[in-house]
Amino acid sequence: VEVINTFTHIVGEPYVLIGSGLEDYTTDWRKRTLGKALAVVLPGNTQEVAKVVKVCIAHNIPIVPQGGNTGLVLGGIPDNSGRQLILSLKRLHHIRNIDVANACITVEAGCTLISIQVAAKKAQWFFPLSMGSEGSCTIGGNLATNAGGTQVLRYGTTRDLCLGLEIVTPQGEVLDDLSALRKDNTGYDLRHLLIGSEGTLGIITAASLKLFPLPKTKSHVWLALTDTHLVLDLLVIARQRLGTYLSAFEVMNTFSLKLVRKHYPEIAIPLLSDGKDYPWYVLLEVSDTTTITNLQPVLQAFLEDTLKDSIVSDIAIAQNLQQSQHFWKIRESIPLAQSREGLNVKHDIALPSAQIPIFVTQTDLLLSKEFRDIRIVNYGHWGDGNLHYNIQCPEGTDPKTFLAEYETNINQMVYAQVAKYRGSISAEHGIGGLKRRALQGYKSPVALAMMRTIKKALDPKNILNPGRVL
Ligand code: FAD
Ligand code: 2HG
Ligand code: ZN
Repeated sequence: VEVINTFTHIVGEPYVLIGSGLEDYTTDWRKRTLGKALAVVLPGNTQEVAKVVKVCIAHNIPIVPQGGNTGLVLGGIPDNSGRQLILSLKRLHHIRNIDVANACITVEAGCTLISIQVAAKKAQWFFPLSMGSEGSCTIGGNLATNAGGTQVLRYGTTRDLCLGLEIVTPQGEVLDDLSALRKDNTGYDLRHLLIGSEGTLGIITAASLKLFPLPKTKSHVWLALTDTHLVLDLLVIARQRLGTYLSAFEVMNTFSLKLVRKHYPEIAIPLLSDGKDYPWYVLLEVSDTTTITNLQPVLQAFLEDTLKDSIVSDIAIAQNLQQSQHFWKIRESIPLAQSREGLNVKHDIALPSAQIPIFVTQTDLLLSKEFRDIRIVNYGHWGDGNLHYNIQCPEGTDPKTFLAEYETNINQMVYAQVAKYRGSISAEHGIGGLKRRALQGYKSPVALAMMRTIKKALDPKNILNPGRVL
C-alpha cells in the first residue's frame, strides 16, 4: 500500500490503477494469456517515468513497459505473480516537433502510429511505417520491437526510420539522445541497442524519426498465381523492372483469404469465387513521389509481360483510391479473421527469398503428414522474406485442446525447417515471453552470451521486463 501511495504521489491518483477491471492491460491481444499486475501506472511525462523507475528499483519491483498492447509474443503483459508493475506510456502522446528543414519528426513514445502518420501528412511529409495495428500500437512499442509492416521493402524496418531516442535507463536516469543527425559516429550506437530490445534495456520515452516525401502517385494490383516458384519469379522481376517504384509485395495463400471471406463476408475478394480460385495471391503496390512519372507505362508493360510469360494467371487493378484501400483491407483482415476462427499457432519467420518455395512445399508436406487436416494460413511480407506461417487446428477440433497437445511439436518442426534454410524464428514481432525458450535453441550460443552480458551490465538488478527475450 505504501508503495502504491508513492506512485500516486508521482503521477496523480487517476493514473494508478489497481484491483479488478485491468484486463485491457493484463491480457495479450491474442487472448492466450491473462497476467496479474501489482498495478498499472501511467506517468504523464519523462520525469515521472524516471521517478517511477527509481521507486521500483528501491522496492525491487519488476517493470513491464507497455504501449498499445498489440504485441503478439507476450512481451508487454505481466506474469501472473501479481508482483510486476505495468508502466504504460499511453499518456506520453504528444508530437513534440516537426522539423521540416531536417526532415524529422520528434514524438513521444505513447503516440499511436496512426497519429504520427497523420501529423506528418498534415505537414506534407510521409512517415512510412505502416501495419494493421497502426490505430492502436504506439511508436514506443514499434521501436521496442523493431516492427516491420508493409513498407519495409522500400523504407526499411523501424530501426531504419529512427534518428534518435530519449530513454529512461534501468537506473532511472534520463538519456536525451534525440537527434536530427544522419551521421554520428561518436562511439557505440546506443539507439540501435535499445531498438528491438523489447523493454529489457530501457524505457523509450520519445524518438526522433525520419520523414520522407509524400508519395503522389500510387497503384495497387491484385494478382493470382498457381505456384510458389512463380511468386518468387514475380518478386524477382518486380524488383528488377519496377525498381524504386515498388513499395509493397504482400503474399497470401487461398486459405487465408477464405478465412477472411468466412468471417467478413461483406469484404469482396477479387479473383476468388466459388469454383474458381488460385493457390496464391499477391498484393503489389507501386508509388512515386511526383505526378510527372513513368509509373503507369512501366507498370502496364510489367503486367502484360508477366501475363504473357504465364507467371501470373489473372490480374485485378484498383481503379481508384477506394479500391486500393479495399485491397489493403482484405490483407489486413487476415490476422483478425484468424482470431475469429479461434486460437492458433503463429510463426513469424524470415527466410532468404530464394528458399521460400522449397521451404513452403516441404514444410506444408511435413505438417500435413504429421497432423491430419491441419489448416495452414500462410501470408506475409514476402517482399522482405517474411512469412506469417500460421496454423489453425483441423476444422471441428477444439483449438485449446489442439494447441495444448500439439503446439510444441508444430513449433519444433517449423523452426527446424527455418534453421535448415538459415532463416529467423522472429522476423518482426520479437521474442517476448513466447519465443524465449525457442531462442535458446536457434540463436548462436556466442550471440546469446553477448546478449546476457549486455543485459547484466545495463540492468544488473533485472528490473526491466525480466523473463522476456533472455
Ligand atoms: P506493446 O504490445 O505494448 O509492447 C510490445 C513490446 O514492446 C513489449 O515487450 C513491451 O514491453 C515493449 N514496449 C512497449 N512500449 C515500450 C517503450 N515505450 N519502451 C520500452 N519498451 C516498450 N508487427 C509488425 O512488426 N508488423 C506488422 O505488420 C504487424 N501487424 C500487426 C497486426 C495486428 C492486427 C496486430 C494485433 C499486431 C501486429 N503487429 C505487427 C504486432 C504489434 O502491433 C507490433 O509489435 C507493435 O510494434 C507493438 O506496439 P505496441 O505499442 O502495441 O507495443
Ligand atoms: C501482419 O502482417 C501482422 O498482418 C500479423 O504481422 C501477423 O498475426 C500474424 O501472424
Ligand atoms: Zn506482419
